[in-house]
Amino acid sequence: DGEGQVGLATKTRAKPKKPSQYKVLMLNDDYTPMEFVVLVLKRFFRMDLEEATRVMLQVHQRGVGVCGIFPYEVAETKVNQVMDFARENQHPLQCTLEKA
Ligand code: TYC
Repeated sequence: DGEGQVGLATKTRAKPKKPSQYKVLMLNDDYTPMEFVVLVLKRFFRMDLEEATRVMLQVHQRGVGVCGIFPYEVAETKVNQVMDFARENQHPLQCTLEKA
């Protein structure tokens, strides 16, 4: 009979896993101008002025804020883009990844 086969098939079938998602977090600091953070959020996270201002103020007040949630490679690229752009402009702005 086929019972054993059914059990085996169930055990060995590849589960369709969702790709892991990562949060891109922006960290507060005392030196980066608010306008620069808003520019970063608009440029790299496609936010409009209102949303970028809201997220920037949340980071400023609470110390950390979520810029977006992306597949790992996209999130990593965003972090690198933000860190490079901040460094080029000599701001200490920090951005990091966290599993969603
Ligand atoms: N705290 C900064 C200031 O007062 C502004 C700021 C906001 C910096 C968000 C970083 O991720 C940040 N100029």
